[in-house]
Amino acid sequence: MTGNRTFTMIKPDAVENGHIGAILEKITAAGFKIVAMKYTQLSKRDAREFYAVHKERPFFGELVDFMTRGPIVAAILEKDNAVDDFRALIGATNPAEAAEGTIRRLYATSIGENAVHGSDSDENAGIEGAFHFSGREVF
Ligand code: FUP
Repeated sequence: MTGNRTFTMIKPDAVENGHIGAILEKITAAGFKIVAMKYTQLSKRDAREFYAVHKERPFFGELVDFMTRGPIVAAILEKDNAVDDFRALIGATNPAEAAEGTIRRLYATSIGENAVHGSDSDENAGIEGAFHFSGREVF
């Protein structure tokens, strides 16, 4: 069974470049309902915890610096088959490999600064959503 919620962040590069509105438009036009959303900034500790799965990777330090250098938009999205449909909407991790019309192809600049996050499983969607949002209204 597939779940109907996923978690996203509009990352610091896309916020800096003025793409919040365009990205939210793509998300809602694709049929996702915004269940919760906030404009916030990650601390180093938040970013290290959020990306703990990558802590042994060579890019971890850069990833933490990037994700904390400015504000982000964090949101929980709802749609049938949310995780897979959202991964399709954002495109490949590397924007050079992302399909035409995807959010990363349109707005990302590099593999490290790739505009948006999308959960990769229902389990992670729940974990990541709970990391950013507490409260009975969300889960
Ligand atoms: P994705 O699920 O598409 O966000 O990609 P990953 O979970 O593999 O990577 C998470 C983040 O780590 C990426 F968004 C950017 C960063 N990353 C790099 O900077 N370099 C890499 O080679 C791979 C990932």
